[in-house]
Order: sequence, then structure tokens, then C-alpha cells
Amino acid sequence: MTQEAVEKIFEAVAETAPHIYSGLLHRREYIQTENPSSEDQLEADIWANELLKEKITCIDGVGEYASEEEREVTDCGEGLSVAVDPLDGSSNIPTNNIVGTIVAVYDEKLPCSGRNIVSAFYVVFGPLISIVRAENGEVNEYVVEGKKSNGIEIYLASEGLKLPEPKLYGFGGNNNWTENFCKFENKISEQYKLRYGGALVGDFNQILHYGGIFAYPSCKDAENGKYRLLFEGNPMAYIAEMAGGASTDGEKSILDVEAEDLHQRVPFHAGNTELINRLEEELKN
Ligand code: FBP
Repeated sequence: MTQEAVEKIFEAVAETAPHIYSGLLHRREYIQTENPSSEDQLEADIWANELLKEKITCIDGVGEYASEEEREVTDCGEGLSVAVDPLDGSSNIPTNNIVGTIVAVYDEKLPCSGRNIVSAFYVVFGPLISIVRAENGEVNEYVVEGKKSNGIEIYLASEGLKLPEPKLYGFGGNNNWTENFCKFENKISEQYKLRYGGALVGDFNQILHYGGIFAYPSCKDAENGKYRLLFEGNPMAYIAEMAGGASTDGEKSILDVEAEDLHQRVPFHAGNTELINRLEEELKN
């Protein structure tokens, strides 16, 4: 039953992706509302959430739907809990840079630990629509093609993705880093090439493909960083770890961070294991 429901959730997200992509054109304006994390919302944020919510809540085997755009969890029956960031990096929409969708499927009521994830995936709206999916010890990448008939075609693009030798780094929040994180960044910047695009999906995706480390760390003005644990931190940490890498909140795997609040934030670092170990050492000093 669980696997059947996970499959349907994946299909629902894949089917919705081309609609979200093509619908962005007329929904690029900010509206007068904020999400539960006090961030301004675009029309596209609300609309993408409604599309995904409608498709996911009617799946047999889904018990809860939660969104970065909604304050409360929606109860929709018995079964898995689905946490969605409908449009990650939406401040990239007005400038036409990368955005995406992040989905975490938990086998426990929310809020719960990242150790309860049974599947995680993210959609990248880039030159192509791709989906990276982690489950049962494997990370695969798919390309989704929307058809004129409103149907979709899904192609398996890469099987068993593993983080290669490190090449890149990308760190958010640079004007407020702590002293220890600045020291770490100084060393890393001498060894690796910087790439930062302002959307977790795009920034993490290039680390997954080229190797390296991505972080939005604890900052002087935001001790817990920027990312929401249940919607962003956990699913990306789960994917990084399943691809042979590691994640940390600075001390331990993000998957071991206790979840107390639906919208709680977490300092996020993920990438090749040796770099995550070096970072943890540096932050201890
Ligand atoms: P949302 O757009 O879903 O709120 O995500 C937050 C986010 O846009 C991340 O995708 C991105 O990595 C980060 O904020 C960018 O932050 P900053 O503007 O500080 O670089």
C-alpha cells in the first residue's frame, strides 16, 4: 500500500509539473500576502500549491498534506504525510532563473523526524523539467515531457546517482555568516569553484551532479538559517545521504534534528561526506 501511494504521489507531481511550468508566465507578480514564514508570496506560489494539493489529497493512502505556503496540516484520511514546497526559490521567478518543487513523503503524522521519510524528490524547472527521486537506497533522475494532449512522458535519465569528487561550492546568507563559517568558506573558496543561484533545488542539483558542498548555515541574524526542516532540509538531506553524501545542521545529520514545529527552520549543509566532516570540525572551534 505504501509503495503504491508513493508511486501515485510521484505521478501526481510529474503530471502537475508541466502545468506549473507553463502557468508561470502569467503569475509572476507579488501579491499582498505572506507565507507562514513571513515571506512575500507570488501569485505562482499560491497557484502551484493549489494544483498540487488538489492532486495529492485525493490519493488513496495519503493521510496528511502540508505546504510551505499553508499554516496548518490538511487531514485527508489514513496514510502517508506529504510535505511540499510548491515553488522553491520563487524570488527567482521575476528574473527568470531556476525554480523547482520539493516533496517529502513521511510515514508518520507531521511534524516528525526526517528518519520517517520513505521517499523524497524535487522537480527542477530549468532548460528541461527534471525530477530527482530518492527511495529504497537509490537516487534516480527523470526528465518529464508535457504532451499536447495534456498527458506526460517520463524518461529515466540517470540511474543510481552518486556524488562525484567535489568541484563546486555554494553558500547562502553571506552577509551574516558567523566567524567560524567565514573561516571555513575562506578555505573552501581556495579549493573549489563558487556557484550560487538563489534556489535550493538548482544549487543543490549542481552539487549532486558535480560534487561539492551546498549550505545555508546558521547566520548572525538567523540562528537556524533559512530553510524549513520538514519542507526543504529533510528531503534534500535524505537525497544527499542516499547519493553517498552527508548532511548536517552543524553537529549531526539533518535527519536527526527533532521536529517540533511544522515550519521550524534548520541550518542546512549537504554534499560530499569529507567536506561535511571538515565543516563540522571547523564549526566546533
Ligand atoms: P522559498 O522560495 O521556497 O521560500 O525558498 C527559500 C529560498 O528561495 C531557497 O530556495 C534559496 O536557496 C534561498 O531562499 C535564497 O535565499 P537568499 O535570497 O538569501 O539567497
